[in-house]
Amino acid sequence: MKLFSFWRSLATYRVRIALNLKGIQPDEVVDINLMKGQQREAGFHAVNPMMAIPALIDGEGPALFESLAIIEYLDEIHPHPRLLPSDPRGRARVRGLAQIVACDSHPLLVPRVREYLEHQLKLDEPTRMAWCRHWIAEALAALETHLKGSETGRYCHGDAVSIADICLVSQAVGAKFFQVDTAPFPTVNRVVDNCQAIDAFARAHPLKQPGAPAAA
Ligand SMILES: N[C@@H](CCC(=O)N[C@@H](CS)C(=O)NCC(=O)O)C(=O)O
Repeated sequence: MKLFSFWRSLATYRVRIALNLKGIQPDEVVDINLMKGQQREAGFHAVNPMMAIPALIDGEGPALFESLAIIEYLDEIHPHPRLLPSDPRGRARVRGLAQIVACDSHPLLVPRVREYLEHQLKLDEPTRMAWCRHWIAEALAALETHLKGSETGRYCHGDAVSIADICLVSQAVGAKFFQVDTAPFPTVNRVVDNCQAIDAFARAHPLKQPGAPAAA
């Protein structure tokens, strides 16, 4: 198994958490340095035409792509522990929470979007930061409202870790990277703290990966 990764990538962080929870160690981790634009090099374009990480080659390939699709694949081939509830409503809720992060918020912050804001739309640094912080906080506000409900337990959905928790933690770490105050989101913070206490989450943290600085 080969994982295409970069320490700072929040989408790869999500896959790393899932791999750790499942006790899967990739045979090879290939660094795609997003700060050097290596995602746009021909070699990687052939792996993932979207020029984004993560990508995962399991066996013969071709590469799997999109963090949520990869995590669900891992959940299907290594069912323990299950990362989705057994009931359809529960699965829909968990997938919905996960998609608020992975589909509605995080895509607005990725390098290709920030570079477009800078080079094509000529937005200055404070304006670009305001953009990122706005979309992070919007998602956190929606997540906080959802998580205040009775279906939330120790984790996003009851007391079992799910794909929603994986995404929530990546959102919280992204908030920290972009200096978004999470104090208005106490339920989010409580669930994130519970997750971060789990070794599989802690080991996957971006700042614990090779090449990461001491602080971001
Ligand atoms: N929706 C994708 C997002 C993938 C993505 O955009 N990854 C970022 C890093 S977190 C990336 O590689 N971006 C490259 C770029 O924007 O140029 C997923 O969840 O896997």
